[in-house]
Amino acid sequence: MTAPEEAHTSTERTLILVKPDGVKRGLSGEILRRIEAKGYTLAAVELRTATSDLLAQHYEEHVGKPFYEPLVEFMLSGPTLAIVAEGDRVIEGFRSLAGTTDPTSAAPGTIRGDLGRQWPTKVLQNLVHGSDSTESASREISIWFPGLS
Ligand code: IDP
Ligand code: MG
Repeated sequence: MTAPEEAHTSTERTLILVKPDGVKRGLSGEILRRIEAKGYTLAAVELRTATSDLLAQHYEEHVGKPFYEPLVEFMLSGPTLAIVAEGDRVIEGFRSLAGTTDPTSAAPGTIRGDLGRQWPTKVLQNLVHGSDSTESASREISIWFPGLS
């Protein structure tokens, strides 16, 4: 039988990306530090160069939006650090660490709020991606790390 305290926990995995702006600015270590400092564990970390095909799968929900093409161009502009992090409610927890999408208005204390700002481009260069639901997390982890068990 599940102990009452265990009923409230749910160990999850999430896909986190340090986008090309974060890798170029040398913020990979600082972002990994924040993930680990929060108490999440790393299940996979790999520096990857995305492809258009991989990004079309990853950003499936955004295909056709006005920012889609510039987003893909940005994501192809340099290597991305792909991370799978694990822990209790890590999906929600990392979204909270990351802050809201627009780095200019993201709260201080968050990755985007502390380290990001809007650049004069068509796409929000906001340092990180984090899965937004259990369904997205399993879909995105299988796209970036097909061999991960
Ligand atoms: P999220 O990364 O906070 O989940 P999404 O709405 O899923 O935000 O958008 C994916 C990414 O597309 C964002 O992180 C950002 O880089 C970019 N993006 C989203 N909305 C806009 C926009 O209105 N203009 C330009 N870029 C955007
Ligand atoms: Mg999203």
